[in-house]
Amino acid sequence: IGSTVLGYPRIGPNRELKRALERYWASRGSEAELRAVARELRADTWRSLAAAGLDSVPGNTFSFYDHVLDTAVMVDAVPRRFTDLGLNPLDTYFAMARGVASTSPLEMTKWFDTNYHYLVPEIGPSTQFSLADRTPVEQYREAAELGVTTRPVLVGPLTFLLLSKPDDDAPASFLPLDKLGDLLEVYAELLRQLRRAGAEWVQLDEPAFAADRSQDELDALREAYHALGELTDRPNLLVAGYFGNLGDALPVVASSPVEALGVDLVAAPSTVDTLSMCRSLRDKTLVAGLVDGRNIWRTDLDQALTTAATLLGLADEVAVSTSCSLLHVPYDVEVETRLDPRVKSWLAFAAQKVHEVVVLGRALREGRDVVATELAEAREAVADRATAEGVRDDRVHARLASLRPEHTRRGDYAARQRAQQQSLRLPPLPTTTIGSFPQTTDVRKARAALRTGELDPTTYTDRMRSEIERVIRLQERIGLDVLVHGEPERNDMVQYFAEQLTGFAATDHGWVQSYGSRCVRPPILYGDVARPEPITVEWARFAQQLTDKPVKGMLTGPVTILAWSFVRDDQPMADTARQVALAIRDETRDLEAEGIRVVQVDEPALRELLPLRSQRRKAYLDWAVEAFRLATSGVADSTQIHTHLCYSEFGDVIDAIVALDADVTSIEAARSRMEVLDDLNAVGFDRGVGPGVYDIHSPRVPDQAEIADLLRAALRAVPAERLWVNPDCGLKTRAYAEVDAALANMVRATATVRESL
Ligand code: THG
Ligand code: ZN
Repeated sequence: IGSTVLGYPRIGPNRELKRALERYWASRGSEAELRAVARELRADTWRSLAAAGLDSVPGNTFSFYDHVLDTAVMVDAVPRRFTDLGLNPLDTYFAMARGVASTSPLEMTKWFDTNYHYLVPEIGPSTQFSLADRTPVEQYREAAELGVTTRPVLVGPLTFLLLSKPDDDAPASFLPLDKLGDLLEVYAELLRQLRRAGAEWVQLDEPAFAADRSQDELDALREAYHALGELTDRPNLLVAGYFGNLGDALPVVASSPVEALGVDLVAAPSTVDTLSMCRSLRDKTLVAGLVDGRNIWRTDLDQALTTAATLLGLADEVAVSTSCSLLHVPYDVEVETRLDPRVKSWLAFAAQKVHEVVVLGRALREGRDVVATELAEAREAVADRATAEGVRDDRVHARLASLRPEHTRRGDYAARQRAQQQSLRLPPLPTTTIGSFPQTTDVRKARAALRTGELDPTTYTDRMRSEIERVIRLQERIGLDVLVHGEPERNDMVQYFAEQLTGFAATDHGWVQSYGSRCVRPPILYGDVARPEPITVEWARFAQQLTDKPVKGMLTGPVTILAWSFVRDDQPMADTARQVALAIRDETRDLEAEGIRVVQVDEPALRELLPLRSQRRKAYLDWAVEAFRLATSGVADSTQIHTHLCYSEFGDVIDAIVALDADVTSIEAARSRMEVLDDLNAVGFDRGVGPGVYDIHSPRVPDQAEIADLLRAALRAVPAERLWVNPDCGLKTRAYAEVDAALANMVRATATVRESL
């Protein structure tokens, strides 16, 4: 295998795929045009990876939407409700991803502890697997025709089933893993076909084993790779586990008849110790994930080589790779012309990481001398970052050192409740929204024009103010109780704050796929964090003076700011979180001083960063909760603190939600029919709660009766004094027509339910 990477970005260096997809969905482009863009992106990727000098180029890393969805379609796990639509294959695929008017899509959820989202396959006893789609074979051939030999990458059969959920018809005892035998037959057929097409290697990704797994699951792993390994007509198999330590799964894979094992030595450096006790690797290739696939710092090549050296005797071959797919980092740092050159010199995006892998591979095989220049450059960059000005701010450290327990505690809840009711005088079942309103083309254009200098700051402010006024009037007309300013000035709820805090750098082109055509540009947190001046206060103040209703100040919490940034790897996350928390704490107090009586601090990523291994969870939740409380406990009893959680199942962090000590928590619930309320009751949660009453991820406008039903369902779990009414999430990705109608129905439904109280 030599030098390789486990996967590569696919959205296009200039988000070509995003544009092509959105054109196709809007019926402004044909399927042929979309496929042509995709083909070109694949060709560019293969050619550039081969030209960069990788010994083994990953294949099948492209996807029109998501690689787990691709796998479901490939094995024919397409639920009836989609085949019944009678659409062509591509539109059936997109219906599974996005839904259509009559049919809801597959559920979307986080890919392990990353900010990438996959679609959850639905598997039942009646799912009949078959090789329904040969994309990996076709793309192997497509690359071969361009002269590039690829190593097709597949979601491993175990990870596929472990990420799936039982379909609605499955009996309670059914587990998707029950279908492993059937699924393996399809994988066997696929491997045969790949071999016949000429593939020498295939990569099977099994990151599910970086999480805690039962003995049954480990047995299934053994069974699967014995079965696949014993096939005679197959390519060599590389089984890759990443995002953490493979634990007990490592010896299972190592002793199975596959040719290579890929491990993540960045997320789990201790894997080296486990490996050295593993005698069964002797005749295998060990693919050492030495270059971080999830963060953007240049690799300490000396250190990576030292690690590699300790592995040399353990396996037949030690190959060099990334820790995981490069899907999670942007394409190329070279195009960032506005980045501080010093910060830039510390960074490696996907293209640079490919180069690092190649350099490491050569150093291992041919000796360090042949790449002495590259090693020296890397050494310099790493040393420069460690001592650079702007990384350490003594005032920040002094402030952290002065923190006392009372900085994370608010007053007694009963007293807070009284003070807040007196200040806010809200009706039962208060209605509100999560914060963002649709981002119109005009708003986006104004932001872009400000950036390029086409629009002067005063005109920009006027435009934003008129948008805010429009949003306030809209909410007043609809009759909402707690208003928001709508966030027209924000590009993204993390990027916006990062741009105004010290210690962060922003990129112009550093896009990373979040789901489907949606991308984010994670800021780069490289130094100590401080807030030079108030960030949101002027917008909130402007909105509040327009209306007598309370306007909610909107902030992003410290955990989410960290989760959606590239964070420093030179200090514990807990320390970085505390720094960000202090900046948010200052902002909450400044909002309060300007007459804002409700402040929402969103933590949608609270669940996302939860460690995959249960043993590490408590330590994480302790610092995460502490950071939130540090951010929110500086205000008076009468100031109502809200938080918002979404994008995850919250069962695993339910105690932490209680510990956040927020006055009101809005939480995604519409699609799960309010189940989260029972979970919250079970742990004695006794604060305000706003279970989302409609799903904003779909263009569908919920009718009044349906919302009223959900509210009545919620009232069975939560008394009226504690229940809030709100959508599931922010409205920024929706259109005004939908939002207007949906919120009006929400307010009307609330009015009817209030009458029956
Ligand atoms: N911000 C960040 N990460 C996130 C979310 C976010 N992860 C989880 C969830 N929200 C993902 N959802 C989205 C929804 C919409 C978009 C991105 C992620 C989106 N992006 C614009 C696009 O792709 O056109 C670009 C936004 C921009 O201009 O910066 O619409 O909210 N960090
Ligand atoms: Zn949300």
